[in-house]
Amino acid sequence: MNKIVSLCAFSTLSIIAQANQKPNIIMIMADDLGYGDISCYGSKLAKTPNLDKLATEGVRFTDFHSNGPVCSPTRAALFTGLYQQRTSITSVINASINRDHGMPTDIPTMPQRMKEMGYQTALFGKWHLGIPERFNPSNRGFDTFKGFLAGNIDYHNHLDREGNLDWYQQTELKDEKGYITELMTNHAVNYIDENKNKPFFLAIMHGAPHLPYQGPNDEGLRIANTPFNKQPKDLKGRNVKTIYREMIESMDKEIGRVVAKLEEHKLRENTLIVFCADNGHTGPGSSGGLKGKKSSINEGGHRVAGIFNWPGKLKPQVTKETAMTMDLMPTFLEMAGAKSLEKYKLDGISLLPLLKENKPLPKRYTFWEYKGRKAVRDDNWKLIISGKKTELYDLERDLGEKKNIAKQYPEKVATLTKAINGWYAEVSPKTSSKKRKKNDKKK
Ligand SMILES: [Ca+2]
Repeated sequence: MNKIVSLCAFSTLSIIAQANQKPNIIMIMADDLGYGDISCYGSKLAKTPNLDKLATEGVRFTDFHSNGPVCSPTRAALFTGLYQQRTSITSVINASINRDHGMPTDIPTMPQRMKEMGYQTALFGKWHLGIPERFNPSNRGFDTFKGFLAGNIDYHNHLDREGNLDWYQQTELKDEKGYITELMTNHAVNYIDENKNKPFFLAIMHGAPHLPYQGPNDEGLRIANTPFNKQPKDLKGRNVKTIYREMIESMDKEIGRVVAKLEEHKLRENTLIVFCADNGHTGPGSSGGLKGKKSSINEGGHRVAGIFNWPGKLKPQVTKETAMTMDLMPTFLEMAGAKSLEKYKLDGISLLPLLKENKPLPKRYTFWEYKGRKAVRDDNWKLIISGKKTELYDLERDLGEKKNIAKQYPEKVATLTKAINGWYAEVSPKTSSKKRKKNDKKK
């Protein structure tokens, strides 16, 4: 009898402990996934039932944006909650050209802040914020890291574009066998098994569907110690579109494994899952009818999928609110129990009131900048400045950015031009690095 009573007491305690435990956060990012590349966003090519289910049973954004139109800038914004211009990561870190570059180590990262809030942190998959050891994820706030540091690797033999092995376990170059989409998921589900009793922040950073285009059943493509221009470009005899579909469907299947693992441990109701992409499509991908693709500051370059799922906590809805990658850090910090976000001095805002209570986000401008082209959003209005050319679009009526109406609305153009210039003067890498040096001296 005593044994039964103590067993009951134990299981009640464990339920109470779980209810009181801070929510887990799983951040899943796809790489170069177009706005129209998964079925809940209209893809006719790939079937993505697991993502569709997360979207239908959660909050699906139709106006979610990557901070940058290419990889590294968006990741810098994700992990700092800042406009990436402040971190000096305004273009991609390239495995052959600027290998020594990385995100400045004096800027606090999201995982560092999550650790302060009592979380354990892990990243599996792509980093792309610096190759030298001081920039390694395990030196930038992640307790656990297994994955790759450069922009892309061969999915099977794990060579970067220069033919160097790029698969790390913490700071050690140590290869493992496997198709990376599956391999990083193996690590993620094992991580959940091992860490289910303490709150965790888990980043699953897919390589898919970034090139090289390789499906789960293909073979390695890249050749060791061979420069990018001499690497084979594709798998002979296979249709690239078919491979692209396989890559997305493999990612979806692997996301399903993560969800199943959470269900197995009864963690679904205490776990937020977020899915988004780091920029628009390339190659055989689809923008879903938007203008432009990766590297463009037209919508196709940065409007991406944004799915938030937290059963019992988030009411299923499709939202038209405008949000960006840099909003995730304040959202997660608030979830983790941060009383005030002001002290962190972030550019992003918490999406939690919108997600949990359907409260509209505060009115704000949102900005993009890449290689001298700048854009600003103000509700339905979007202004783009590129050299001497100014474009104004009403996205409510013209999501495809086809009709430049700048001449018809000179006052709007003047207001938004002033906003862009003011913003850039504040965040530009030059201003920001000066400010950081000044702060260093004060310390
Ligand atoms: Ca990318």
